Amino acid sequence: MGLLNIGADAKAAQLKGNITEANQKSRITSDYGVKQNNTDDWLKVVNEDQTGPALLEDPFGREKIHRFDHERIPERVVHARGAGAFGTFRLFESAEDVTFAPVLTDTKRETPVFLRFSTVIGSRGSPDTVRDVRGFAVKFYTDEGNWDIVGNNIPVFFIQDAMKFPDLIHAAKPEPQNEVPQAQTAHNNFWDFMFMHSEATHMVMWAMSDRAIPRSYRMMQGFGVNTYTLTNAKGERSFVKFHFTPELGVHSLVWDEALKISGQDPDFHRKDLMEAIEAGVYPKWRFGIQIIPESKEHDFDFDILDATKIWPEDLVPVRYIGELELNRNIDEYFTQTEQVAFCTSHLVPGIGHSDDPLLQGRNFSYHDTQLSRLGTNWQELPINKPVCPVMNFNRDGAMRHGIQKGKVNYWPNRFEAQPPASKEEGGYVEYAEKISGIKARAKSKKFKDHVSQARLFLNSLTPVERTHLTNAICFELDHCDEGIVPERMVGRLAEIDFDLAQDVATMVGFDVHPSPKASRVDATAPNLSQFDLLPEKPTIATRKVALLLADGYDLPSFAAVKSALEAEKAIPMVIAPRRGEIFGAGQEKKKGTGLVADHHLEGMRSTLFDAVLVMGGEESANTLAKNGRAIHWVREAFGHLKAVGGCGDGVKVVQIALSEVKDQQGFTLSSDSNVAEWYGVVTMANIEPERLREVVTIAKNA
Ligand code: HDE
Repeated sequence: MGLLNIGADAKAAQLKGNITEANQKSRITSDYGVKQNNTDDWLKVVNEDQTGPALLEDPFGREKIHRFDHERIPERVVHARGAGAFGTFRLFESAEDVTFAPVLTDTKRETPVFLRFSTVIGSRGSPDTVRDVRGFAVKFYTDEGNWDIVGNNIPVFFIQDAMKFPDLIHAAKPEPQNEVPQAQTAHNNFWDFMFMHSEATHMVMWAMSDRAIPRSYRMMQGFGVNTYTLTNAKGERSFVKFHFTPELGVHSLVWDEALKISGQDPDFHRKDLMEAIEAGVYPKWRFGIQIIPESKEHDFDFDILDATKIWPEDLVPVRYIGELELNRNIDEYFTQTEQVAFCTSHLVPGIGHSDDPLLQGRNFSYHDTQLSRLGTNWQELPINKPVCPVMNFNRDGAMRHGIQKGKVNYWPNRFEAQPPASKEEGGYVEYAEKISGIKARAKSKKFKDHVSQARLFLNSLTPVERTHLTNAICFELDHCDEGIVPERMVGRLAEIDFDLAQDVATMVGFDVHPSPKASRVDATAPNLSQFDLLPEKPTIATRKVALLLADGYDLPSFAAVKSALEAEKAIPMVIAPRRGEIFGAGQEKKKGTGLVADHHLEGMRSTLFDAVLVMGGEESANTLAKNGRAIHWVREAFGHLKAVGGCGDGVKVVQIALSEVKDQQGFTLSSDSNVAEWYGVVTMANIEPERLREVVTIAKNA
């Protein structure tokens, strides 16, 4: 077992055989290899004007159109919109006390992975920054076969039994009569379902929290959600939950920003991921496990097989044992990110599933969905192929790629076929779980508590996060125009927290009364608030900083700020009234010597940046102060709680832009080129501190 140890590059090496690049020096051929002499005009019977009817006999014309007509495959019924990348999984601590799976015990190994992020509800072409759960699906190409963790960025789910999934998704997707709205849960059917299924209440809290509008795929957690099992070499079994926690911390957009980016840059997350990898700033997650030994299965107030519950980390700490890094972009979207196929049933020896009823249904669903999306031989597609040898007598079917030589296609046979592998030889042997019972359509009794953990989550949020959550529910319910839907939902909220219910009721226009069923949980739990998950070392690496300037800007302080940002691996971009050359104060306006702005003020928006700094220089500042769009840049960034700063005369622009705002916050950098002096921080209630800290870091290091 594990003797191959094929290493981190194994998948890249395997894919090489499949990757080709159109050789532009070659002549265009048909799919069957014949050189074509015209790919633009269909074969016709033409008259002297060169016009006439097209001939069906043209094989080249037909081939080109046939191929085009069939380019699309069914999009995923959920998680249709996604972005993926390759990477490496490394283990720094063996988990051999709980599993014998080499991928979790061999600390010398590097396992290649493919990770696909996604939104859930929207179609393939929907925007990235909608309010939604995000998929976090990892395929580990291990030496023992593919292991898939098909997870989300939220640790719980809406329902407890897989059989409810079609109802949930029908209710969340656009409504059937008009296919509206796209990629949103702000509609009657979703909230009707949420009320009718109180088991969804905990997940609703998460989905309305800032977790559902991440700043970046690189800045969100991943959770296996379901309860899996691990078995060690002694045959002892434990229950396990899988966690991925980002090195960069967990960060979110604010709602107004998310709404605007949906239109301004629908590919915001997809591009952010690609650009970070391209720049060599590889996103990393710590990989952790929460373990409950089999003997302690019934020791908790909740059922540990209930996917609508977390295992609070103060009760079951996360043990971080490994690291996942994304370090290679895809070569082609369709054949990799679109055709990748994950299955919760893809497990390797030492890792098993549990009786979690959601997981049991998923184990059926994923293979089934790949059959309709990709066809029978989907496992043979390059992205899905394991890196270890595959040998069996499964044969034929549509689109079979591999060619199997030999006289037999059955086992056993007369040609000394090997017997199946024993456990010691690496064979997957199911854990011998003792089961007895009666057939029934039932749920565990402990599955019935639907509000305690919803309240635990709410209790654990900071006031800022709670405000955002309240506002999110108000927004969503405002879009439900059938009164019964918001009214009943407000009643449900009263079961979690009366203050929350009242705040929402006031906004959406209903009365609410205290509920006799109200939860009385007053506990909190660690790491539910994203503020518990800020990085140990604040960083501005890969954060985009807009440097606003115009002709007559102060050259030395601009150069100092820019290089300070670059030294921190931030991405400074120059934004000016026009995209052409901009000249500094006292600089001779000689063509080719000016600074070429990256964008003009109309072409980009503050929403697409993490901080805005207005550069110094009197003439530049005077120009910007009179430019409505420049003033809007500063105001909007400020409204989105971003770090806003001015450098020298640039401070004036910031002051003018924010003159109406009472409690100003932000940074001003001193007027001379000694940008190390910084001052002027006034925080306001909704501040997201990591953003402030980032600019402090810039200034300190300048
Ligand atoms: Fe999925 N889910 N799911 N899901 N899911 C799919 O499989 C399903 C659930 C998740 O990037 C589908 O290949 C059922 C939980 C991700 O390719 C489908 C149930 C979690 C992805 C399917 C669930 C997920 C999917 C559609 C209830 C978090 C995208 C396309 C029992 C742990 C994977 C596909 C990718 C995709 C079924 C619930 C995560 C139809 C029946 C809980 C990240 O098979």
